[in-house]
Amino acid sequence: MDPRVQQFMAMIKAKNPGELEFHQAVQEVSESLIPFIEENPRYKHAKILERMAEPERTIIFRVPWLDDKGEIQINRGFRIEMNSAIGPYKGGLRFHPTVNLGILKFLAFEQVFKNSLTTLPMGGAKGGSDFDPKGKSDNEVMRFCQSFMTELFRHIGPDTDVPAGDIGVGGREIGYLFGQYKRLKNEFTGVLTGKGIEWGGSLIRPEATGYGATYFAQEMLATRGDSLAGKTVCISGSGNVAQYAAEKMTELGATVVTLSDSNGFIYDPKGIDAQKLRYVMELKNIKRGRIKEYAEKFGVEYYEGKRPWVIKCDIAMPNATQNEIDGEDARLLVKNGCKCVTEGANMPCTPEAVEVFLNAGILYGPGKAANAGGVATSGLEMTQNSMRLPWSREEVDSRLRTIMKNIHTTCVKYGTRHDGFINYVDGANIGGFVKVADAMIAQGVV
Ligand code: NDP
Ligand code: 2IT
Repeated sequence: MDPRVQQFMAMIKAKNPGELEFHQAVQEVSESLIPFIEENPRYKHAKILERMAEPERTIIFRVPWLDDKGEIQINRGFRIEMNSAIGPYKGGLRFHPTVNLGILKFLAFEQVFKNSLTTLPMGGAKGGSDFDPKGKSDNEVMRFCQSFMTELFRHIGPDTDVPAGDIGVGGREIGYLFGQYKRLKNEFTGVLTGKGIEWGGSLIRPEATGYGATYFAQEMLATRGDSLAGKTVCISGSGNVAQYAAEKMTELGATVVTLSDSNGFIYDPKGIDAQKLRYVMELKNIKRGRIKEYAEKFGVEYYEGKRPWVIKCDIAMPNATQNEIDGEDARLLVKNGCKCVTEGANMPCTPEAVEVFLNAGILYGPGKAANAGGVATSGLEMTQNSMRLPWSREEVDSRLRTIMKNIHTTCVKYGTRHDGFINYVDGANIGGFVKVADAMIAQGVV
């Protein structure tokens, strides 16, 4: 490791003990940025990277609620307001039993770079709770969301901090959170994104992350004169990002052969077409069932406790969670002919997996670039809320396409090596950094 990175990471680890995912995210970024900062000493003197690795504000709070049996449950709520140099804090809320401070700090840190890449004026944040929505009734989810917002509301606002969804937080949860915020503040504002279309939401926001990650893959393939047509795609996850990635991939001529959840994956060699995908959406979004039921319904294989990366594919699209592709998975993917990895999830590849992809010279689109379409469309939702005017599907989708294209161009600008290889990791990290860093310098020591 570069000794300058080693020294920086020693400081980060000492200051943030035990926060392994945060260390991982900061290390990956500092490996791109420290050499760049050495060449641009104004960033070094202003200690920009050191400041960016320290949240502007961390909020941790108790979330008590009553379950259906009348028993008191206590969860922990968080909001990490990481950086507001280029706009109000912006980023999702995750409800999952694994949520802790280190995971949310990694997500908030990544969000700062991602939001900068979108070209829209949004700072970075992340929040959530160790609450597990699985197996809870709608009423329990509602009571939890109301209690969560009863504390969070004082810290957020349409010009201060605008949360949205992430794992375990979809349209249902955003609805309950918004309802409680509105009651507490007596204000109807764009304080959350991912809202329902009847109450201030944007068309295409539910689709945006999966669509955007597919558009990003299209852009990457085009640099090699290639396209999605006829490609076999392995997708992990079966939630919001996975569903709409599968939809757009199929629409653009690829065949999606896997989907997964935390119990296992299904392999459908004929492809998960539009009709089968409708079944998945109903299964996951309404019945809240397990992906295993797909295998029973359509008579395909189900692999309990396994991840999809053992299946031969041209494109891998991890759309579930962090560190879901390790070095061994990556080696197998490359050996099986995978040419492109586009990350719908945040940090789904371990550092070893990323190294395997870069050494193999395949197209590797890191999450902060490839999955930025979700938050970008949240930005478009904020714009429509401010104007009090909704845009059509076509208008939002066309803006999303342009934004993904521009993010790709930024990655090419900052990530092209002397031999012509595009390192999208460096491209996204440096491209996302510059705007935030220049804004921080302009705003003084804050
Ligand atoms: P959802 O909650 O809709 O779906 C999550 C999916 O991933 C489910 O299939 C879930 O399975 C699976 N999953 C979650 N945790 C694990 C785990 N620990 N191990 C295995 N599988 C797991 O979330 P999203 O689709 O919104 O989010 C997926 C990823 O995309 C996350 O990394 C998120 O940060 C990222 N992302 C989301 C954006 C958005 O707009 N929603 C924007 C940008 C990135 P199960 O049901 O069994 O838990
Ligand atoms: O990781 C992400 O970018 C998101 N979960 C979306 C955040 C947002 O504010 O739309």
